[in-house]
Parts: sequence; C-alpha cells; structure tokens
Amino acid sequence: MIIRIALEILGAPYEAVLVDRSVAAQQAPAYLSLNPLGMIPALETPDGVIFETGAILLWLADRHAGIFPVSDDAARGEGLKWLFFISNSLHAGLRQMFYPEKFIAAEHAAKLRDGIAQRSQSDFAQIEYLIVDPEMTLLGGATPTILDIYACTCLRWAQLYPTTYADNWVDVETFPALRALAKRIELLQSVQAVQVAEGLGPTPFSNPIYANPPVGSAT
Ligand SMILES: N[C@@H](CCC(=O)N[C@@H](CS)C(=O)NCC(=O)O)C(=O)O
Repeated sequence: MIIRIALEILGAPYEAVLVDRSVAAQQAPAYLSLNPLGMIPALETPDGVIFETGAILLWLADRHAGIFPVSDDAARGEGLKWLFFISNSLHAGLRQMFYPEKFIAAEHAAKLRDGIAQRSQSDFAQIEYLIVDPEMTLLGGATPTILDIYACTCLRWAQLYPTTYADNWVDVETFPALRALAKRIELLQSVQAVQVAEGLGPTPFSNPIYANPPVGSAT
C-alpha cells in the first residue's frame, strides 16, 4: 500500500499486481526473480526492479519532485537520516514483532517481542518529537513527504499486528501529533483512492481495520 500511495500522490502511472501471501506467492520463483529476498513490495521500473520500501520511495521521489528534498537541496541530509531511521529501526523492529520466527527460535519469540515492543514505542516517540519540532518540515509539514506516509503506514501496522500479542502494544495515545498527522494524511485523495482499491477502510492510519480482502488487492 505505501508504494501505491506514493505513486498516487505523484500522479505517476502504474499497474498494481497482487502477490498473494495466503499462498506464499512472495516465495514463488516468479516473485523471487523480482525480489530475491521474497518480500513485498517490489516496483518494476524502466531502470529495473527496485525493492526495499525506503529505496523505492527514494527512487520515486528522485524522479518526481515534490515529496522529498532533491539531491542538491540543503534539506536532503535531514530527510535521508530520518528515512533511514524509519526503514532501519522502526520498520525493521516491526518486522521482528510481526515475524519473530524469522529472527529467533520459537521458544524465545515472546521475549524478543517484549524487547522490540519497548524499542518500537521509543521509535514512535522519536517520530512524535520530530512532528512537533517546528524546525522539522519533512514530517508533519505543509505538504506530504515520503517520511509522512512511511511513518503513518508504520502506525497502521503497529495498531493491527501482530494479532498474537497484546492489543494496543504500542500506546498510540502517547503520540497525539502522529495521530493528528495520520488523520490529515488519510484524507488525501491519493490515500483515499488506495484505501478504496485495497479495502483498507476510511481511516487506514488513525483507526485502522483489517484489509478486506486480507491478502490485498490488485485493483
Ligand atoms: N525490509 C523490507 C520489509 C518488507 C516487508 O516486511 N514486507 C512484508 C509485507 S508488508 C512481507 O513481504 N512479508 C512476507 C515475508 O516477510 O515473508 C522493506 O522495507 O520493503
């Protein structure tokens, strides 16, 4: 969904193709030939296949100005460090929450999750701090950026998953600025188009529901 939102914001033409996780299509040879890591998303471009969410967002932003500082913009470094933070820390931590079996033996999964839950809470707190920082215009600023949609998408995931851990494991009440940003971003026409296409419900970031159909949609 996140790459699709970026494409919609940019008004770039694209075709969505469903990778059906209910049958592990992301591990099938056809998909592995696109992304050998077997993870979604991947974007087929004239420059070849791009995968890793942060890389795709950056690639798109570099080719369509307006959603991230361009390479010679003085704000580029500020944007890059927080893009890498969201990708390497927040998103990576969420993956450990959602797929602990990929990181540790099953009998230790609960302990791993307990630790990562604390870490994710503090990563979201960092995002909250950036949004309220008047000097930081790339998160919660006047126009949407790839940092906004990446942070809001992480907020969505943390509110829905994992289904086998404590509900409300991230205390979203402690992030009023992030929640306000989520409410603002989800009103964008581009986000609404994606939520309709993928069955995400009207408030996919601030008050998310499970997608219907659950595996996603290629509409
Ligand atoms: N580091 C990857 C993580 C992507 C990721 O976790 N994708 C999930 C779906 S949202 C996935 O492919 N899960 C299936 C799996 O890991 O087997 C990225 O930034 O794109």
